[in-house]
Amino acid sequence: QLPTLAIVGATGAVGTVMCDLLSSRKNVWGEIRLIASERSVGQQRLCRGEQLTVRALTPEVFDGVDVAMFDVPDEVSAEWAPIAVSRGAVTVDNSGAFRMDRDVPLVVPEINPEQVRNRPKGIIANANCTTLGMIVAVAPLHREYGLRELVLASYQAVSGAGQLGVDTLHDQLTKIAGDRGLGSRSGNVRQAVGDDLGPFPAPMALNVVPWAGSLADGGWSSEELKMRNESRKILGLPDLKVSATCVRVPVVTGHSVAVHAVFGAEVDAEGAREALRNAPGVILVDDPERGEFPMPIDAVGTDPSWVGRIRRSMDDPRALDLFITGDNLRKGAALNTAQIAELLAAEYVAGAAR
Ligand code: 2RA
Repeated sequence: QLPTLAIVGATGAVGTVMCDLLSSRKNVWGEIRLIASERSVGQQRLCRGEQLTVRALTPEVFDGVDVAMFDVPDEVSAEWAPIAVSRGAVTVDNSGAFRMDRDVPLVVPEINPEQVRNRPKGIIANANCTTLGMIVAVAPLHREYGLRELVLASYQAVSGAGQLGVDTLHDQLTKIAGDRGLGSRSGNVRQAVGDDLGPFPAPMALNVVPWAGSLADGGWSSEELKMRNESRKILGLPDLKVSATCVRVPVVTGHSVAVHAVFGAEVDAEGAREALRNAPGVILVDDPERGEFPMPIDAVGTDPSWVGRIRRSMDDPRALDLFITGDNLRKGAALNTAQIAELLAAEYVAGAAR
């Protein structure tokens, strides 16, 4: 018998990608239950080729569930993940509620799959999308050269802020389409876009906004702290130096990160390329002469982290500069969650066979 899966937040931006993804991955699940907030209850959704009716979030809906995936806001996960566990479901949570909890592993299957078993609370956390796409490509370089420091700048797509983020960018682009005077004087774009900024602190159209998340101590954003803390936890390097600047750009899907990585050993660009060519979850796209770089317009809808622009620092023989792009809704969220859940499904099947 195959394990029963629940997807909580099944109708949101990530939940929708999850349903698509489950149709194309190896089928390791028995029953699948779709669960969402009141306004989606009763809707029909296609998942793994089946029309399923969306169910309400109640304690009873988890009865008989073996694995629950949560793609909901932090406060919903904080309340409901322990309820799912108390009903017998191992829970994979994609919110920020448990990521830094000592008793909750933060798992990236290409890097630390063994941590899945280390789950005293019955909860496994999925990293933030900005960290995930980046860390899959940095980990093989760490294994090769021994990482000491990361200096990061992100270029984050609006879908990281959910469907409202996507709708906001498209609405703004529609409003300003064809106005060739825009952007030449400050203030013009703000006026043309109007007051509806959606989840962003400034217009996204024709702009870049050096802000994602909420304000934390010292002027850092919560998103920047996530990149630091999660990188340390996933790589098992509690003293890793990390300095990040998170920036939102007018891209619909595909988070990118410019990385300056300092290592313990001397590096060379070809050696780094070789390590990345052989790494799981990574695709090397590094041929500037032919105009081949990692870019969101190509990476969207794909599974791997796209890596390129690999250069050895001109001032430090132990440092590399590179550019990484990945689909923030796939590896950044749904895919990594699905991969963790599949490790749990394999455990379940092995247990049932014993
Ligand atoms: C963002 N990383 O891009 C966040 C979403 N989890 O806004």
